[in-house]
Amino acid sequence: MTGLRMTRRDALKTASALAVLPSVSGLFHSVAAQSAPEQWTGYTICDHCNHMPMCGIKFDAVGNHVIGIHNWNEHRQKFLCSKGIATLQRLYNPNRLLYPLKRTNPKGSADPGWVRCSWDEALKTIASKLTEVRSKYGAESVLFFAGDPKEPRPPLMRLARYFGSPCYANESSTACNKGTVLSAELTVGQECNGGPNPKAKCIALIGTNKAWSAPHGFTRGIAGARAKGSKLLVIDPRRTPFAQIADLHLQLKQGTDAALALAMCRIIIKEGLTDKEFIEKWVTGFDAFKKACEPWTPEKASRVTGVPAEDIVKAARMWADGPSTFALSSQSISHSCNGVSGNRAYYCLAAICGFIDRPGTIAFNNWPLDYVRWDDGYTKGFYDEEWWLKPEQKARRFDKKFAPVWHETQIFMSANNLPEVVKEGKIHAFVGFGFNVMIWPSWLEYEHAIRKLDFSFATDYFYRDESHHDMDFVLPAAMNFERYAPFAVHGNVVSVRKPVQPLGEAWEDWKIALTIGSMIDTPEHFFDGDPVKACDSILKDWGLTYGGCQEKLPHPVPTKYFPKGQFEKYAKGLLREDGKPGFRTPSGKIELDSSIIRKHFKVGVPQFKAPIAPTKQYPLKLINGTRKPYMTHSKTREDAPYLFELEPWSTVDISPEDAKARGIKEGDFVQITSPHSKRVVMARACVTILVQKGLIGMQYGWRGNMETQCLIPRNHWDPISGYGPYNETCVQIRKAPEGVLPVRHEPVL
Ligand SMILES: Nc1nc2c(c(=O)[nH]1)N[C@H]1C(S)=C(S)[C@@H](COP(=O)(O)OP(=O)(O)OC[C@H]3O[C@@H](n4cnc5c(=O)[nH]c(N)nc54)[C@H](O)[C@@H]3O)O[C@H]1N2
Ligand SMILES: Nc1nc2c(c(=O)[nH]1)N[C@H]1C(S)=C(S)[C@@H](COP(=O)(O)OP(=O)(O)OC[C@H]3O[C@@H](n4cnc5c(=O)[nH]c(N)nc54)[C@H](O)[C@@H]3O)O[C@H]1N2
Ligand SMILES: [Mo]
Repeated sequence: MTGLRMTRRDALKTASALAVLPSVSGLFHSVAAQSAPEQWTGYTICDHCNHMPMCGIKFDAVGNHVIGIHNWNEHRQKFLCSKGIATLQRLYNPNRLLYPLKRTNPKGSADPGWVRCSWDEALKTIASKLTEVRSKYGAESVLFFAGDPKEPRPPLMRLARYFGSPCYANESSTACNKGTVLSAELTVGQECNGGPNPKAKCIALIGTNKAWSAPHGFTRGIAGARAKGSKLLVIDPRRTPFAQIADLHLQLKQGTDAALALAMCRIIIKEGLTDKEFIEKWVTGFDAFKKACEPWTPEKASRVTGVPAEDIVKAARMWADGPSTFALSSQSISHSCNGVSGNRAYYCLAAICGFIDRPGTIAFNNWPLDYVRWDDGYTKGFYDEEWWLKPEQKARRFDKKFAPVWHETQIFMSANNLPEVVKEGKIHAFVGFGFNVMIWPSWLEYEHAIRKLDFSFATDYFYRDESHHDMDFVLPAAMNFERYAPFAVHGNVVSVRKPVQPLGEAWEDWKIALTIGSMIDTPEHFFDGDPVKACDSILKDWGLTYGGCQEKLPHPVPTKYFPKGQFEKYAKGLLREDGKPGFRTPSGKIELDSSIIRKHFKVGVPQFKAPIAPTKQYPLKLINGTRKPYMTHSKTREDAPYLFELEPWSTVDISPEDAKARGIKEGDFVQITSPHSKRVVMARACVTILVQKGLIGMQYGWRGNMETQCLIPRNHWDPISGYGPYNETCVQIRKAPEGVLPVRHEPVL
């Protein structure tokens, strides 16, 4: 698909599809035709999945009205998927939040009594309430939180910094890819991963289904690498699209990665396939690691993982005959109670073969030392890294007891114990930019915690009852077509936007955060509230300006800030801040036996811990979170009816055997229960060999009685990352009685 045009008929269709939703009458935009004579071309960046790929969108506008969208062909990520195309419907969704909302009834009321208020009133109240809470309980009693949206994060982190609160958390510190990044940091010193690489003899896809979660570039890349002779190894409990074309698919049981990887390492060590010179020079803890592998014979690993022993041997040899690389899951292995150990075992697999930062292996980014990923703030200077790392700031955070390794190593706080710390009186206010409370397992406990706070507000595109019900204010965020910040970075090129004006009174998140910052601190720290000035403060060190880049549109602009790519950076002193050769670990070497984990948990080598076992009453393992190509988390349902049409109900993947045993047929409505909740979750059965017997797969993010997080317990956290066991729950499933249908929305109270 190359583009989408929205006609008046489509808009009316959208409006009628949305009529069933609860709405706050009079507060939302109505689809009114705006006429303007001039047609022009605009450029923006897609924000409809998790904000990370930053795909380019070229659009046609008449006056201030976007009328069509296309692939932006000059952009590094030019292909739009179904979600990208649906952004136009989302932009003109009649349920969009377009004005600031203020509550008029006490928290806990069934009806919050939302009324429209002015920006002036909202911002003045927010600034005064936040400073009041700060003077009463200290700045750290305000938790700043960004959900999945990455784009608002740099100024939000700056806001927390100058407000004086080290309590800044986000989706990455809750559940997403920082669990894998942490595993890499503890082992090889910093983020390190791979992907489709034609120089690799073997490409392993481990716990990731990128054919659906990163459709265009990745899939093309795999096809290209295979055409050049790379072998494909897939390690996944499900028979994903890539597993179907793989040279070898290890269909392990959920949560058994540590056993599988340790067994592969044992074979490689026994068969003398390691890179001895590399280990000698760059690796520490090899003897302890070898001992940890020793019990993991292929037969024992086979009993634990369910993978045939001969396949484990075959995979180990295929991997060792490198150079080999892997695309290690951003989050799925982290969603078990032994996640970091599982991830680390794969990093050890790469390390003992020397498959690190060489052509055809997993590699470190080629970034200047002061660059951090753009969603973490672009540069250490922009969010003032020194301040966050000070022991006195770390000491004010409340995740030390809950996740000590995380606390020691990470700048973002873990907020997974929010209900407990609110109960202990440590947090009194909450600031949520793009906040979805259903991110958490058993999220009602978090909702109740937020209800108890002295003050809270959120910014969002839509009013979301489950997340916003007990907030004091909800502020309308401008969408991707309507904002300047942030700019995109791909490799060494920068692309900026040419947007339309926001609808109604929406403001872009950067403007909201920077304006609040200007009110509670010196305006100079916050660029007088101006997102473009804030971007320029970063771009000036890269030899660019926002306006200068706009003049070059549609071409992205190269910057000399990013150095030319190099391999074996560890040997050249390019990784460590002190300029010495080696890795960014405490020892300067790759730590198979992690000194930081050992300090807190006594044992520093990756260990196997048995996943939660099914019982007679709850015999099926639920992988709760598998991505679908046309869904993103809790979004892309009512937000964009075009996507809703593709899948109007939550689905559950179930194997033909398990379905037959329960009399379940394709398309039946079914009920799912877990020992952790009285709630009965509904979905539509999809009978498929995508899942093996004993496993079911579902998405999270549906509302009403299709919401699955209630099935997941708030215990069994991975002690190293503090992440929740989203993939660890055991459930029962049965056919729903005739006439019992799923409900799309339920009141929060
Ligand atoms: N069971 C289970 N739970 C999981 C996972 C799983 O696999 N299984 N995965 C975890 C992972 S990896 C992730 S990333 C999280 C998802 O993280 P969530 O934060 O739950 O993500 P969304 O559902 O996308 O919610 C984002 C909210 O932000 C709003 N929003 C979107 N863009 C913007 C913006 O630019 N500005 C503002 N102000 N608002 C915006 C949206 O309207 C929506 O209300 O869930 C985690 N939880
Ligand atoms: N369309 C779409 N794209 C998205 C998103 C979306 O919601 N929709 N979300 C975005 C975000 S925030 C993220 S984090 C990424 C996630 O991207 P992916 O990681 O590709 O997402 P999943 O579909 O969860 O795929 C994870 C795979 O891990 C497997 N798995 C589960 N448990 C285990 C285990 O214990 N061991 C192993 N080896 N494998 C396991 C599952 O079977 C599944 O096939 O996708 C991003 N892209
Ligand atoms: Mo994620």
